[in-house]
Amino acid sequence: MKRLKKLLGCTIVAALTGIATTLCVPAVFAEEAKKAEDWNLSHEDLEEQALIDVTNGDVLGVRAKDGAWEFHLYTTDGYIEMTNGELVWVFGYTHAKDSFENVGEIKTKEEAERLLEPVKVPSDPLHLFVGEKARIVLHNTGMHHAAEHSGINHVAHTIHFHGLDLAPAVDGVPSLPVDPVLEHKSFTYEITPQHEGSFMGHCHVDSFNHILAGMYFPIIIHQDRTKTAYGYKYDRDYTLFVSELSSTANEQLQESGVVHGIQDWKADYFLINGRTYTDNLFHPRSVVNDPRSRIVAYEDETVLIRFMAIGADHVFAFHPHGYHMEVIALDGRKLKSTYEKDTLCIASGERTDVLVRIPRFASQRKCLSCNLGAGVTIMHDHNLRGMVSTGKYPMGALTIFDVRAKVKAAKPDEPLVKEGKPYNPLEH
Ligand SMILES: [Cu+2]
Repeated sequence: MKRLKKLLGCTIVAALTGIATTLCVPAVFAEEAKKAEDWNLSHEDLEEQALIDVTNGDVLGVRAKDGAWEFHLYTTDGYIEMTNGELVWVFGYTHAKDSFENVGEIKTKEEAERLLEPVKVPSDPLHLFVGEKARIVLHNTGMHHAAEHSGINHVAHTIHFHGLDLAPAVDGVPSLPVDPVLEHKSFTYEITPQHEGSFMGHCHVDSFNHILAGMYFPIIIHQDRTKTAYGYKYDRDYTLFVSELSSTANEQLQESGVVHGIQDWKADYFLINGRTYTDNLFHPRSVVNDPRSRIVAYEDETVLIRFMAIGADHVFAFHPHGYHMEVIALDGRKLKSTYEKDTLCIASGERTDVLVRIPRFASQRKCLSCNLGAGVTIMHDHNLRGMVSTGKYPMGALTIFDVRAKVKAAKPDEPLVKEGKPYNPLEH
């Protein structure tokens, strides 16, 4: 009976059993309220787990009292390390350590170092949800590593939400109609996403210099808390943000604020998620040792890859060895019919979402061109310019599929262990 009451509710059960509703209400109400409390608790836990699942454990926005997602992005500068040991000065967006919380206005290098994550290129993704309001607060902290008299000091920034079809007031084109965010000022962009999909944010002030210096990041809009994209189910997802970087141009911005001979701007780094591949397979800054960029999957799984690109003129042409990719969406819109590609061109500003179905035998096969080990196949830029950074090949936009057999105890992101020792399939 208790179970039946839970299923049908007090009133109906009372009517069915002939017991006066007024007699049973208070006690059952209390019991139901207690149960509702338990349900709420576990619902919250479930919701939290679902969020972690769909965002891969990325840093989430902060839930404000009104339910809106809040993100505090801080613009700053710093250095990123490349696989050849070069430290390249960049500027971009970052956030508080381990969160998107508000840590107030930041004015000094000391405050930036103490309170903020070091700048990354691209910066961390924003995960948003259809129909759920988001407030993105942009704080301009100024430059902390540029030369004292460089023209890059004190510049303004914005966020342009590329692909989100917003009203100009919140779309980050400077002074059309909202002024850009000056040094030590902030501005709040309030948006409610209407469409799920893959998008990007970038600065729109002095776009050539600010974007190419590092001011960009992925925006991923989820339909709900399930592992689906455009209605397609997937098991694992990766966002590969590919870009060009010129350390020479950045150095000139840092020193003087002007890129000399901008028409001759030339990338010397071709990046996947801010990293290059290099022939030292164990280099910690290599694409293949970045959990966001090394495509780990298990047999029979479906992997969603969100490609996004930004650059001056290079068109990336991604070619996975051993797989075809099913293109399901372009520029954040579901295709009416999908198509398959084994070489996928992607130019600056574009986003292409693909599904890769991992066949049962994939953990056994070796890529004969790279011979890196069972289950490992490469995916590289087939516009081979993108495989050469600072004059070195193969140093550029290359990652790997690292496919493993399904075993009982397999935990997707744990390091592989063989005979009690950590095991890297690339070693074999
Ligand atoms: Cu800017």
